[in-house]
Amino acid sequence: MITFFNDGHSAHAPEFEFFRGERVPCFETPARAEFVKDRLAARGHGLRTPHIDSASVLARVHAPRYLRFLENAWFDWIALKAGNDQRQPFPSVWPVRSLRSDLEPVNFIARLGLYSMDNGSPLSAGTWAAAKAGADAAASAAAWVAAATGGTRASFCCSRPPGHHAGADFMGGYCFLNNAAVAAQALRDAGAARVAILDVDYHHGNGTQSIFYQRADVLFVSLHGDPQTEYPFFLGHADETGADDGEGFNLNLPLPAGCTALRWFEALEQACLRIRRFDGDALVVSLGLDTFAGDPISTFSLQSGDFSRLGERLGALGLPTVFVLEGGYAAAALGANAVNVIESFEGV
Ligand code: OKP
Ligand code: ZN
Repeated sequence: MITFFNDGHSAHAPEFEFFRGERVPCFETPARAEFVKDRLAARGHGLRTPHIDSASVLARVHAPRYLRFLENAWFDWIALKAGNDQRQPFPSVWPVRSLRSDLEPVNFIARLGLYSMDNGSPLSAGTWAAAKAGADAAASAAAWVAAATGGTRASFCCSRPPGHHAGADFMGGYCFLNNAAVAAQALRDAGAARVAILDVDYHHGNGTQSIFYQRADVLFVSLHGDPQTEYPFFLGHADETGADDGEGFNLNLPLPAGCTALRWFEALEQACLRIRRFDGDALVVSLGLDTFAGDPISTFSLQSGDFSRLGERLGALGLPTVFVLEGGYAAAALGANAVNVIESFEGV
């Protein structure tokens, strides 16, 4: 399978985040993408450099004022105070409920709060560059699949930071630009009338869901840890089925924390049945691998061999498919787990 690798990923390298009352090293590290790259190379899979500028499709999935903010955020931060280039900004106030989010404040930390869902998405000097290059990789992976003449093609967007928590106008959960949404919208723009998105990351893809919630042309299906106990907590429940034209085109399959691989594969089967019934022209897989038993921030128990089973099941859908890397924080196992999915998808 052709991999579009975001070579610019390492420009995003914040040092720490807050976790359970402590300041800890970031879980979402540059090493993650390098482990996947090394495993792809070891297994003889070629890497391609992304060749598409995602600017126009980004403008279709994200709000202009959010894109402007993100592109300038580091510059604005370091302009505030000498030494800020050695510090990470974090939001401290958010426009919840009765507060206004239509106005953009002047204050930088206030703007950071306006455009964030949590304080868990640290910025660094190269965040915009890395995230934009990742969106370019997603658009390139979609273009490759869309250009297929005979048979079904698949591609892998191997990039970080991940994207599925990023909404139209906010960052969150280590995510800044929604790569899966970019891939789905790019497939639509290239002529696919209907696109299904399957999100298998441990965490609910709240950003992707919300971007397509009112649309019937993009189906969103997700299996994930129950938001009653798991991040992102405020979206991902089973009763979220879509709205307006999109009613019936959103399917959440929340699973109890700590559930077995058997239960997970039962939910995958339900997801696949819904995708088959949707009968779309293409599939985007938000490939989070934090369902792995060894993941440090998640509670499911898939083994490396289970990722081969996942790939095989997705291959049986017979759809042109774009895989987009999302989470997975057992970094040393990430390469083998990701490559197991994509190889099994192709019947290797
Ligand atoms: C991103 B992805 C808060 C720690 C928890 C949320 C997890 C984000 C997961 N500082 N962070 O879906 O793998
Ligand atoms: Zn995740």
